[in-house]
Amino acid sequence: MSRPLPRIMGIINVTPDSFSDGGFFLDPDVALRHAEQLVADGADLLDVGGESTRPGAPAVPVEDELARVIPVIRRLAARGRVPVSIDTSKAEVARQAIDAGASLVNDITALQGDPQMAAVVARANVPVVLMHMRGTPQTMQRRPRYRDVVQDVRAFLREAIRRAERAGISPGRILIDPGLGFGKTVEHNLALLHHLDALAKLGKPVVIGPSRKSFIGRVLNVEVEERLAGTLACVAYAIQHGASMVRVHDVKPVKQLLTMWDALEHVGQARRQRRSRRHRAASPAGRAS
Ligand code: HH2
Repeated sequence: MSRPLPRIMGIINVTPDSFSDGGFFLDPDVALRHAEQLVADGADLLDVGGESTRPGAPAVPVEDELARVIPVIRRLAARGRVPVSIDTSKAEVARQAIDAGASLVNDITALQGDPQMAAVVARANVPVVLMHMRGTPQTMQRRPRYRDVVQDVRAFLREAIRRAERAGISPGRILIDPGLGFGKTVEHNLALLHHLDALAKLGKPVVIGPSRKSFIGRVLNVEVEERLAGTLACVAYAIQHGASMVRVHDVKPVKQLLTMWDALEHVGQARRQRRSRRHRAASPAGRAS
């Protein structure tokens, strides 16, 4: 049996300071045009965020975050082309985003950033992405250390799943994410991608967000605008090792990558089926029937 094609979560940063596209989509009309393009390019859902989480980014007051994301979410949801996700760790932003039509919460703090967040998600009965992060965006890149990064992130996510389920969030509505770039060195990020299967074994869909991140820049020695090939390599590797959803800026090339990957998977599957039919027909039991 082949796996379902991984989903593409297109990124809409309604922020002045995101690390790769800060200030591009702060105007709601521009954000909406960009969203239309991402849907045309193949996005399965759109992740709208109003607060940058790049290392050292300043915290954004709740009113400012609401003013950025709610008008965009309301108009996107009214168009109803694809589901909309809200990228926030504030319960009030999540609550108002859901009222405006968002149908998934992407929380980089795995419900730990705001004590009300779990209740908001549970009450609305929407899916939630629980992401691993060490510290906060302000502190996370200060010498991140782990005993064993894969085991430590796995244990964190297992506990986050337990917490979410205890808070009344339906087990079928939980997704997990190792949080590439969030309190990790280059080696930590590479190890997490290499051992992604260990996270997939937790039994929840795995989301992965490598898009344009600095560990790619460090491996390839390239600036942010030259990280597409590195991002595509990470996406290909991740889906081969169990990722169910990829969060990316460059939807069109990722859609092409997934379509090609799917074609290759199907050829392999069809050949295996033909071989096992031939094998059955050639065996004594097969000939007798
Ligand atoms: N990465 C970013 C933001 N949100 N959410 C999940 N689940 N996984 C991620 O890896 C992830 C995330 C950072 O990327 P971006 O939104 O492009 O940058 P910024 O936070 O500067 O807006």
